[in-house]
Amino acid sequence: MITGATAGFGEACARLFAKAGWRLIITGRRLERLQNLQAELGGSKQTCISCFDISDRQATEQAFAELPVEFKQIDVLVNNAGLALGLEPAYATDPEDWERMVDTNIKGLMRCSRLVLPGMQSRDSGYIINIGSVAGNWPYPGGNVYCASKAFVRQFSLALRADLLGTQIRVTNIEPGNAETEFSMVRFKADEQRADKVYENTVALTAQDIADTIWWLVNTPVHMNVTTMEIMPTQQATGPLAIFRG
Ligand code: NDP
Ligand code: 8X3
Repeated sequence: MITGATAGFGEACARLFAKAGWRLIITGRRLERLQNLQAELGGSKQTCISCFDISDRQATEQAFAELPVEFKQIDVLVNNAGLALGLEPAYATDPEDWERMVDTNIKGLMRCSRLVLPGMQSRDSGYIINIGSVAGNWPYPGGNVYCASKAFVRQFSLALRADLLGTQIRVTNIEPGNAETEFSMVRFKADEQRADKVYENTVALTAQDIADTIWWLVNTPVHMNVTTMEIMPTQQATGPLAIFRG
């Protein structure tokens, strides 16, 4: 299952796994995109559409309950659906944006994990790959709740591993840096000029880079668990701590 397969990392990942013959459940809110992707990836036998809003608990639980029987056993969950909204300082943000980031990046990811874990536990196998972010490690101005939501993903991933010690179930938190997808168009609410600036005069990561990483991870031997993986473009690095001099 790849959550958020209608764009960016999730879509690239779906293409890569389908090419290798994997059966997939692709999720997202945009049904038409899911339908087009399903058609491209070999139709409904190979690819199952599950269209729901991951921030809605009831819709998420219902979507899992309604999976066709041949897709019910989820071996790998790529917890990818997520978003940033806004880049304003905390005192100037739209409180609704904060709610949506928490409901999507934290609660959505947490619920999908909870829904697949019992099956993985009973089969003593499975892999949960969470898409965190460098933002979970390196706070930046305007990152506020987005950064905090990705810090949750990091800590949740580590704590899951603690719970799963003694099982064959693996958990990895991938923490990408600047990557060119629809992410910035979403963050800046379709302000194309502002979104383009994020990728201007630099070489960002691509969705394919992250898909290739996920592919590598699922093909590592079962005795090996990569806990966290922070991946930045070569043209990105952490900055020094800031000092204000009035
Ligand atoms: P995109 O905007 O290109 O893709 C985001 C995906 O998430 C879409 O398929 C979207 O589907 C889905 N999604 C968002 N909200 C919901 C929702 N409420 N319910 C269901 N699906 C939802 O962004 P990316 O591919 O870049 O982002 C993927 C993940 O990677 C996110 O978690 C993001 O935080 C993280 N990330 C991104 C980085 C970047 O620089 N691009 C860097 C580090 C991490 P739909 O709109 O159809 O619902
Ligand atoms: C996305 C990367 O640096 O825009 O998670 O927060 S960043």
